[in-house]
Order: sequence, then C-alpha cells, then structure tokens
Amino acid sequence: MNLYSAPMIKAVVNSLLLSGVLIVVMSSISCNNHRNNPKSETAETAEKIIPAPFDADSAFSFVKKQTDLGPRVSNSSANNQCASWLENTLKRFTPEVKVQSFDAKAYNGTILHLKNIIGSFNPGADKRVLLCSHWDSRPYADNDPDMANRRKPIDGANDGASGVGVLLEIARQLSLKSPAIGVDIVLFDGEDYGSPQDEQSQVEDDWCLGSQYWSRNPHVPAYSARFGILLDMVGAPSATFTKEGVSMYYAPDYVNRVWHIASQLGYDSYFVNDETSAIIDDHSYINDLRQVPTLDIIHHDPTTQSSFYKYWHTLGDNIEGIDKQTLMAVGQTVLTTVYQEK
Ligand code: AHN
Ligand code: ZN
Repeated sequence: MNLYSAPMIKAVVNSLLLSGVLIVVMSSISCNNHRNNPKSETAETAEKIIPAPFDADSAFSFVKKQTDLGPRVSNSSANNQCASWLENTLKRFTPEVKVQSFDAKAYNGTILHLKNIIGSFNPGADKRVLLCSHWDSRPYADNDPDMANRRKPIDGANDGASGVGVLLEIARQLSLKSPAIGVDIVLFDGEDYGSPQDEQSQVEDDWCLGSQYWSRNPHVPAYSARFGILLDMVGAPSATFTKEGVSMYYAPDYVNRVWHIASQLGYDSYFVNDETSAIIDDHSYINDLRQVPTLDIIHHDPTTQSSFYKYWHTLGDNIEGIDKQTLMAVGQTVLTTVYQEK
C-alpha cells in the first residue's frame, strides 16, 4: 500500500494537531454555553433528520448484474459489456449521460482503452456534489492466500461493484425525487490496474487511471463541486469506515458532516470515529488535480495485513461477500447528505 511522502504526512500531522487544539477550544466554549444556557442542549438534540429512501434490494441487484458479467478488467470484453450496461442504466435515470473514452498506459506499457461514465442531475445548477466510484475490476488476485490464484482476475463484488451498485440506486432515487442542487455521478475505469504486489516495478501513479484522466479532463470544462464522496468497498458485512487521512486533510468538515449524518441515522457501528492513515485512491487525484474536496468512504479493517477488507484483491471478493445492510447504511447516509444540500 502506498503512503504519502514525509512532507505530506507532516502536513497531515500538523493539521491534525491544529484541529486537536481547535476541538479542545471549541468543546470548552460549548461546555460553558451549556452551563449558562441549559436550553441550548435540548435545541441541539432536537435537530431533525429526514432519512432518504434507499432500496438495498435494488442496490444489490445492481451489484449482482455487474459480477454476473465476470471480472470487468479494463480492455476485456466483460468490461466493454459492462460499460454499455452502465451507460444504458444511467440513461434510465437521467438524460444527461456522458461517456469519456480515452487511452492510458498501464504500469507494464499496455495501452488501456478506458471509459469513464458520467450521469448528471440538474446539469445547469452551479452548486454541485460529486459522487464517484470505480467500475473496473482488478486483473490480479495478488493478495490471494493461494499463490496459484495471484494472476487471475477478480469478480470485484466489493472492490468496484458495491460502490457502483449503491450509486446506481442513488441515481434511481434522484430520478424519483430531484435534489435541490446538481449531482454528478462519475464511474471511473482503470482504477485497479496497478502493478502487482510481488513485482518490483516502481511506476508512479499506476493506479486510478480513470480518475487521473477525469481530474485533468473533466466532463464539463473547469468543472467544480462543493465536495465529493468516493465509495470504495462498501458492501462487506459489518464493514467499518474510518476517517481516512487524505479525506481528513482535504475535506475534514465534510467527513465530519457525513459521519454525523450516519450516526443520526443509527449507522455509527459502520461509520466509526477512528482516524486512519492516508491512502492513494481516486479521491487523492480529485483533491490534488481538480481541487474538489473529496472524501473516501472505504472499508478499513485493522486486523488484516492490507488494512482493507479481508478478501481484498483475492478470489474471495465475490457476490457471496455482499451484505444488503451495509449497502443500505452507505446508500442512505450518502443520499441523505445529498438531499440536505441547498
Ligand atoms: C492502493 O492500494 C495503492 N490503493 C488502494 C486503492 C484501491 C485499490 N481501492 C480498491 N482497490
Ligand atoms: Zn482494488
């Protein structure tokens, strides 16, 4: 797993220290407030939340539809079929669908023919939210316990299809009830074509090829959004989503907002309060290159060596490992966040 460079970590640490100081100051202010004015607490706890509708069966069927095609590795025929299905499915929910076709060079020199697929709601609105996920699947099960599997492609039910399934169900819901702001659902190709763990090829930026392209060549010139949410591995039973380092560096207020909404909806066993180290994922490039503050809802498991989901980059990442309750927790939290934007 890649970590950020020393200066980056230092910057993150500095910002964490600074926010730590702010939290101490803020909490002492609010404590004093409560002492002087006990009514403020009742006003705070009476805060209303309207849970967005979200159909986990529908989201699951969108996940299964993808895995039924087999591994959607970039350049494969299943990838092609999936691209058409994603485009057509988004078109059921919005007339504003764009497909970005482009070539990118993989770490091993292979030219990949990639497609980012974008569905927009309220395309004319200035105030926008970006929702994204990657839809390709990894060509190598390079984390599989069985050596014999390590060059086989994975189904990527969790790593890829789960986030896309949740976003397609969100698109379906947005078609039934329009949000107050604009929403762009961006599905990235070529996220998972990075060099295998057991090869020493030192290639920079070999992951996240679709998001790197989109960040430099957005589907709308000079595209911007208030904030972005990336979904990555959001379907495992009892998944835990921590406050990841890049997200906390670039978009701490939005992380805290989303986690607070999750807690109000009763999902605090999924959206846990721990801060974990920075990882390179599609949101890193969106933050860096497009400067849209973007957070990553990504499964963190402190008990695995990778710190990801236990079947991460293994043949075990299949539809059997997808839990509707987790899709529900993530989908309802994200959509409630979207509907709250005015
Ligand atoms: C790396 O391992 C470099 N990044 C994790 C991003 C990822 C891969 N998400 C899903 N698959
Ligand atoms: Zn992956």
